[in-house]
Amino acid sequence: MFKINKEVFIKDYKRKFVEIHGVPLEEGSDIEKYQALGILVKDYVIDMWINTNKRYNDNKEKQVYYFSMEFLLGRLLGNSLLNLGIRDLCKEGLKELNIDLDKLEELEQDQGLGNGGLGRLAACFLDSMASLNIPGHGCGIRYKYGFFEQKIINGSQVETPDVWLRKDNVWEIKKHNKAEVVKFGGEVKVEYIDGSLKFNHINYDSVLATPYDTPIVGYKNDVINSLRLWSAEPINNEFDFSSFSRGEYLKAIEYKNSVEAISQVLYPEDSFYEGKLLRLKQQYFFVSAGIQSIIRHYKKHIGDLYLLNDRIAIHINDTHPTMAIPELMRILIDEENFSWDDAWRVTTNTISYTNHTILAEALEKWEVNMFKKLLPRIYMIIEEIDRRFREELNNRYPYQEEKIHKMAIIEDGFVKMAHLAVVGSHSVNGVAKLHTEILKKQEMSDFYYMFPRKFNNKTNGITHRRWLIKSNPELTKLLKMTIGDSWIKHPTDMEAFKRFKDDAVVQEKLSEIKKNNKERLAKKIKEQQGIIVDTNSIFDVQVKRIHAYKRQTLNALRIMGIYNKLLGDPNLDIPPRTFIFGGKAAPGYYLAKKTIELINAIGKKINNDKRINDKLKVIFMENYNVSLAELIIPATDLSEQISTTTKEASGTSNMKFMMNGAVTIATLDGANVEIRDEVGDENIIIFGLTEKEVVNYYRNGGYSSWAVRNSDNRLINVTEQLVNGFYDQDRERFRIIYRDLLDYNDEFFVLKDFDSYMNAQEKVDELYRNKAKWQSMAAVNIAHSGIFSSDRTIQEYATGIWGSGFLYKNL
Ligand code: 26W
Repeated sequence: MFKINKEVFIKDYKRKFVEIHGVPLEEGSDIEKYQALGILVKDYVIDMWINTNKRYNDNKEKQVYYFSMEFLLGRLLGNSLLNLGIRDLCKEGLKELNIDLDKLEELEQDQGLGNGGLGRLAACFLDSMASLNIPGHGCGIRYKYGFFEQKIINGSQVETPDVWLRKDNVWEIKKHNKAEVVKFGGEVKVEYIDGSLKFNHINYDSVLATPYDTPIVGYKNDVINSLRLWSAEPINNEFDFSSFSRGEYLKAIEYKNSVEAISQVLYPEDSFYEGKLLRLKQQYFFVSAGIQSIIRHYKKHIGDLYLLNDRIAIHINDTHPTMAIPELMRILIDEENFSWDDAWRVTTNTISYTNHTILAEALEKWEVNMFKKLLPRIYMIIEEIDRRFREELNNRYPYQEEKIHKMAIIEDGFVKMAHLAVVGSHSVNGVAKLHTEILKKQEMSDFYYMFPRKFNNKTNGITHRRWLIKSNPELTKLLKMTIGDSWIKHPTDMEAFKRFKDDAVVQEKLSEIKKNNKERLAKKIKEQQGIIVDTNSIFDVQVKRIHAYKRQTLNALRIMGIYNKLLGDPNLDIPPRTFIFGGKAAPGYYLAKKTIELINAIGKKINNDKRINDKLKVIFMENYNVSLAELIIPATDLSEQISTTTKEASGTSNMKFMMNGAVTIATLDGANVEIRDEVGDENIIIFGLTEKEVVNYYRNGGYSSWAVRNSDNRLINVTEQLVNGFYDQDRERFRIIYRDLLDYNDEFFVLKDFDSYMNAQEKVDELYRNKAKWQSMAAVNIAHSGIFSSDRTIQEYATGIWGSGFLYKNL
């Protein structure tokens, strides 16, 4: 394990500071101090990084490559120090220099190259792979602008660009000599040479893909894996502009801009697919660069490409990197002279695929004409995959035209990426039990019946190193004091904490820790919005992307309902609550943006209403991101997981909250089902329509939101308040929400679940009043959260899909 003592660290740090900034430490600014520390940590890591790679090459260990359009890493300094095992030492050393480590850590910009759950999952997986000594690396895009920053102005979301590279990124290393060329456009010439077909791609445009590598530090095991992000550059970056004529000069600049556009910006859409050419370019760009570099490395260190799938595994995070399949086929066939059948065997055995959503509007399908023009050779290969697959379908289901149409890869002028991903990989997994069942029995049932053995479940997880040890140090200390620290390497050992669920001293300690974390958050709320919140109130939190299916609207209507009740009876005896929201809406998603406006309008009214004696406060936290999550989650009493059953594939914040001792109110959706199974019905509050009921409504109809509303006075009141000027003089402002719920028949059953949600919330009040009961529930939730560590998830991927890793080898 990496070893260093405090004195050496202090000396190194002072030296590094002077070396980088050229001024004495005492004269440096905080941001300079942060930078020096980051660069020093990277220095510490470099030798281990080289050694890890050398070991991987020497031992020819199976390498996993996790391809993802998104990696939502957040900040790296604190977690790298923690995983190196030197955070405490550095903290003390810096203290001697009068520097506060926590403060320096907060100066780091979040690396926000992801939208939400899918991108954060990829980041948790990198942490777990490194920590479990599994040779696994990320491959993605180095976006110049990450996920936009959200400002709330007059209660509405305003987007500003996330210029995360404004200051140097101390973690990355640019590898000029590892650049790859990616080809777009042109045509394919087919020739018949020596008895076989040769495919010659000509007249294409080349783009240079330059990798930036970031070290991923394993937990106290000397393993450093890599995250490789590709940046798009013109092939000849050194333009000699003076030699161009005027026309050529402008053309040259246009070309440079069009190339750089590829890695310019992360699409701020999640769960909604748009079919934009630039996004298709992005996908092929990083997939092609990634596969080429893997093959180059493989040929140098291993050699026999026919054994590729014994030595490497490539995982595709949703369908966004599906072109890994035809790209690998292309290289094997066109460049390595494989036969189709050999290339297909190697490719399908190398690639595995995770599905993250069943929302129809999120499924990628690219227009054939656009695809063909941008990627002529890749399109040809997909056509051939489709032709062979149809042949197989014809043999299996003769004359069943409709079924074949439904399952084909190219159909109705579109390339269907999910179909290509299923056909071209050896494993297809969902991200929670219920989600996988829905894939098998409904969304992908035709494929499941054809390839039953491909389908499997891998319930998501979260890294307990970031989401507990780093973000909740006091709770970590309590766990260590009560049950030791074996759970750090074996998270399910946290179950031992259950013994203390009714222990008065531990309960007292738990509530004190929660209170302190709430104070921390309250301070931030005060700073951000000037609002003072009561840390004795229930911190009732819903933080996640704003989306109709996640039902922030249900939460909002509930708050409106309670407020009405309080106005009717100001002495109503209910525990005070602070409702906290956070989350971004896709810039083009009008309804989601209106939902943010509604929450802010409710807050404005309620927070200023003296009649209700500060019993309720509504806070919308601006710019929800990984770092803010690390502050909010440990301070939460009640975790809101209220999506329409069947719609949330898994959810991962639900796991983070329980691990930090929040009690969950939830529908039986996604991983909430497994959380319920773990903690038992008495330690979670479940409400809402069941899967069967939802499926039945969707299939057979029979739901009338007007009828539901008209039978419930509370609903009549709250829906009317959306449009009668109660929350905004402009009666049209929330009309779209009203109409969505009533005129469009409430696609996500918000009104239907309202009553059951209100009752469940009353149960929360009752449980919260009984302090001992509440703390005991919190303790049980913590104790059962170990299974939701991404270490468990990654072990399942490694043994069940990738065939990689030496589990527990280092323990
Ligand atoms: C093409 C546009 C687009 C972009 C991203 C469509 C769909 C996506 C993702 C699949 C959306 C996503 O992040 N899904 C979430 O994945 C998490 C990790 O598995 C799950 O926990 C969430 O339930 C799921 O919504």
